[in-house]
Amino acid sequence: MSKYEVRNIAVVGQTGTGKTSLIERLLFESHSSNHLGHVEDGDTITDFDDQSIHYQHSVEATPISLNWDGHHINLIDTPGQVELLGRTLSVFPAVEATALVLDASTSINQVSEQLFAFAKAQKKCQMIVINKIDAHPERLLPFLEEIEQRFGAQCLPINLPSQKPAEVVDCYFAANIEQKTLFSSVDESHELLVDQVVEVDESLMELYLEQGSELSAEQLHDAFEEALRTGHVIPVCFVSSDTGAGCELLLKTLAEIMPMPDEGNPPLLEKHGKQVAINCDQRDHTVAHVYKISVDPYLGKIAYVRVFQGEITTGSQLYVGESSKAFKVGHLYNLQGKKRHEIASCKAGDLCVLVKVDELAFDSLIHDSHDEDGITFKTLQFPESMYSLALTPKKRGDEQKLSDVLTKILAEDPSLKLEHRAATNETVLSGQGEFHLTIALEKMATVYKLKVDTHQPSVEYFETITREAQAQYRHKKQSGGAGQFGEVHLSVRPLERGTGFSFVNKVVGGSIPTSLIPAVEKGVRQALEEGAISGNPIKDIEVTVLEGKHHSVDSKEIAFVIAGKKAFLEAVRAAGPIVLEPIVDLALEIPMSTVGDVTGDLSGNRGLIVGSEQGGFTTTRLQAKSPINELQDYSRRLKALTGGEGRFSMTLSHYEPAPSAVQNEVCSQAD
Ligand SMILES: Nc1nc2c(ncn2[C@@H]2O[C@H](COP(=O)(O)OP(=O)(O)OP(=O)(O)O)[C@@H](O)[C@H]2O)c(=O)[nH]1
Ligand SMILES: [Mg+2]
Repeated sequence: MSKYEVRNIAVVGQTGTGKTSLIERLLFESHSSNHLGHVEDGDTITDFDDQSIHYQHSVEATPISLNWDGHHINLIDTPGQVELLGRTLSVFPAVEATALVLDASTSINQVSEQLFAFAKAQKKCQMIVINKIDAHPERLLPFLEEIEQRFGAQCLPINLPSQKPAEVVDCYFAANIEQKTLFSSVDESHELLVDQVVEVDESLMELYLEQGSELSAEQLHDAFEEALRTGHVIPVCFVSSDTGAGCELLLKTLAEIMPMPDEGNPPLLEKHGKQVAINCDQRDHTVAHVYKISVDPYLGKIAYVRVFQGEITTGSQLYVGESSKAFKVGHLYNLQGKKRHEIASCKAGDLCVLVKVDELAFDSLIHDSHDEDGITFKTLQFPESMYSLALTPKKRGDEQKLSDVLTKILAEDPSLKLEHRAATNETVLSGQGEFHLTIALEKMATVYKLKVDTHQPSVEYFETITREAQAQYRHKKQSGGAGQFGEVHLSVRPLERGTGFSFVNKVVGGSIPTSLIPAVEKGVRQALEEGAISGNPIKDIEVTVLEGKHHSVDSKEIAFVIAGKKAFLEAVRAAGPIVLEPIVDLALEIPMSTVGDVTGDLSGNRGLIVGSEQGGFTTTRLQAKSPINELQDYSRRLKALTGGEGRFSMTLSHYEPAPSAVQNEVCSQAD
């Protein structure tokens, strides 16, 4: 198959707009499947995994392909649930184009807006599909107007709903001006679209004006591609996945309007920060990218791959990243939901999967020549985590298993984050919300047979001092054989917030031998980690070693480690120690109607609103500062305050002295 016949399109949009149902219908209409499944019946091709069936929402991004009129169209069904947005964004590198599916019977929410903005930022060619036209035909015109207001006047219908129920009228390919549409007209829509397209090509524009008549679809082809690449035109299609109306025209649009692999904007591949030119040619070196990993209990690791250049065939010897060790391709597959078809090769521009290759991870770059060493995909920015849980295995002794299973879970979902917080000795899993973590934990229990207990992670506090102080400590031990002797005098002083730690040696005349100063620092650093009053690390402090005493025989390293540590702890306790609590910058996007409730709730919990502005069409963006201590369950709280529509992200801003109630609580926990 030539590269020109391939299309790669991510089907995206807020939850419930009918992406899965639409793909099911397109597979059926194109005779790529002979059964029309339904989400409610749990028998669709793309929602085939247990969790998607159970929740009746796609929880995985799933590629399928269909053949239509000689074209090989790869579509990726994606989750529309707000908490699973990371799983959707992570497949963007695999496609040239996105189809944003909207539902005229519900309002457009932030997820669709975010997906639109993300596709634009990633330079994807975009189209919009208005689904469910069977449901509320009277809403279609105002909905189209809303789309133009929100996403721009370049969103132009390429077809229109007919006056006959369950039919859609072509306004572009073979436009018949006699046909009656529900609003506007074939003529007007055709003209608006062509006017917009020719704007990107001066000579075509001249021809259009001179000719004063129709330009054929062939004449418009190149300009259309350019207009898609630059976002100058975004075609809008009307369909009903329920009745099948408009599906044939949608297939035609996917095949004839949406870009071929080398017509989209070039992939964001870079080497040492510079964009790498890619030749979508199967005769060139192979360059491919892993856009998703899943772990199948039977097949093992499955790597979903987009080939950008060259070709992958069974038996290919390929490298991953900078590795010098090649792996050999055993089997290559094309997946169709849970069915897989073995293929012999996957050429530039196409998608495939590789199985049982341990070296592959999400975002791996695969190539067949060391000329391509060092190429990486421009890193995707996933949404900030909003919800975290500390995990412990239910069964004692399963700690290693927990770590192994989490590694697999994270490999499958790069929008989850895992960290071990040394200060609190907690394993913390973070994601986009409660549902995001619930499905991860469920998978751990069902697929990997590992049950865990969860709790809210502890807040990471620090200690610091408020004034200068001095202390000294003599460590002396003379029991039995060789003794230990070391004496350290030191001072501490507060440093500016965020400076960390500084160690100064002012010992003169060898009262502590230079070779033993590192031992003093080691002791100080131990105490720094353990804290003096609350069991939390100490920071923003300078320690100056002033002088000391040593003994020519008994002054070993251990003696100065102990003396350094004890002297430091005494000095800190004399220097007005306090507990610092983390303050975060909160960025919220919430429905305008909920601003009062959300700001009231934040202010009532020690939060401070620092800014607000219009967000999307119906949303407000707020900036606030708040102690993290007050946001332990914020994901749930915001959900309740905004009917599930509010989004937030938080980043650490700075540390501030905790109020005395918090100080006392934190110190008493350490006792
Ligand atoms: N009336 C009508 N209902 C539809 C149509 N397409 C889908 N639906 C219904 O809309 C609901 C959601 O459909 P899905 O296909 O699961 O939506 P989705 O966009 O994949 O949702 P997520 O996977 O959660 O992102 C289901 O109940 C479908 O039966 C349509 O054209 N008309
Ligand atoms: Mg779905």
